[in-house]
Amino acid sequence: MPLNVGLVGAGMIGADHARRIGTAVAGARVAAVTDIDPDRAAAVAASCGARTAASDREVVDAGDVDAVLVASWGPAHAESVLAAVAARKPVFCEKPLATTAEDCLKIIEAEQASGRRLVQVGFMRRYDTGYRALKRLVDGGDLGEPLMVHCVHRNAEVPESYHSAMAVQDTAVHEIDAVRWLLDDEITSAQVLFPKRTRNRFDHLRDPQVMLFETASGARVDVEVFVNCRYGYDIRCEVVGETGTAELPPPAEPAVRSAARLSTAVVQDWKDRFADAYDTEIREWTAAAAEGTASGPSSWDGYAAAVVTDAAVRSQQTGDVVPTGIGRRPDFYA
Ligand code: NAI
Ligand code: NAD
Ligand code: ISE
Repeated sequence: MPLNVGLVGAGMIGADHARRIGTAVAGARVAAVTDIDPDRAAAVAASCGARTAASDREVVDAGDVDAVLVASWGPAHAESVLAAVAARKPVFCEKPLATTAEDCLKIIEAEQASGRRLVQVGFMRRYDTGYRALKRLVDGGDLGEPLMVHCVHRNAEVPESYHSAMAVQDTAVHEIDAVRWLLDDEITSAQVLFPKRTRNRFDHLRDPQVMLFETASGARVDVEVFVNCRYGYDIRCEVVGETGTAELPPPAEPAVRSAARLSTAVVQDWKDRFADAYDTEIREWTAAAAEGTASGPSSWDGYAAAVVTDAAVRSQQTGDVVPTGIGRRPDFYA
């Protein structure tokens, strides 16, 4: 019997995950799809042979839905995830787990009360082969003690609806999770600085931004977010240790020699850059969900990211170094 997945949110990434479950994941199928926009739900349901449902509640409560995939927009996540946990169904939630740390705590409490892990958060970089190779080097001690991490997150462009806080909440949140995971260390403070603005953006947006983080062990992390860089999707990460450094490998693209130039294409889209990572992430989620549980990035990771993004958004308003106030990780998530 395949695992029957209920999809909540049939936008860009919801549609992509539905396609993935149908084509790249063995032992799972999409059974039901809902979206506040019924036309989107109908289009995605038709593309994967599923039925539509009227609401997230209907998806969660359906007798033929074994596990729930939440890909609606961020502010809607907490309600759908809490409903799935209350129904004791495994749930994959796209980042962010919730848009406030308070809502993340509610999910942590409900999950702990259920007695087992049910929630996986969509921090897909942990499934990327380049990031995994970097983590093996850090864990193996090949670089000595990590002292600094330099990160770059550039998008070619963003729509008008993208605002300054999203540079932290939607974009740098991936680096925030990746660095916590790479260093096995919590982020204790955040600061955001604004360089000169690019003219290639809508008036309301501060772009680019520079974010500075400190970890509990004293490592320093800098993240450049530049979401209208024009030339493509560019993700970089360099770990500097006491005895060596290591950089995330660039995506494998052919080196082209033509017209007196040696060149390589720059990937344009996050969907292509992390395609393999999304496939692995969803395969591992469905495998754990078939056992009635969850693995990978947890509610605690979703909460830890939220306290850091809250601090960074406060710093955007003042320029101050803002403590994150992260507490101790419950043993449940060890
Ligand atoms: P989108 O705007 O294309 O899709 C969101 C969909 O959710 C829309 O179809 C909307 O109608 C629907 N929706 C909103 N509220 C809803 C509700 N209450 N009930 C049901 N449906 C609802 O957005 P996109 O780009 O697909 O992003 C969705 C989520 O995925 C976001 O949380 C985003 O941060 C995350 N994401 C993650 C990526 C990653 O690399 N892991 C990449 C892109 C998005
Ligand atoms: P999107 O706007 O294309 O899609 C969101 C969809 O959710 C829309 O169709 C919307 O109608 C629907 N929706 C909103 N609220 C809903 C609700 N309460 N119930 C049901 N449907 C609802 O957005 P997207 O780009 O697909 O992003 C969706 C989520 O995925 C976001 O949380 C985003 O941060 C995340 N995301 C993650 C990555 C990644 O790299 N991991 C990439 C893109 C998006
Ligand atoms: C988007 O939501 C993602 O998650 C992408 O991975 C990221 O690169 C982009 O900046 C976000 O808007």
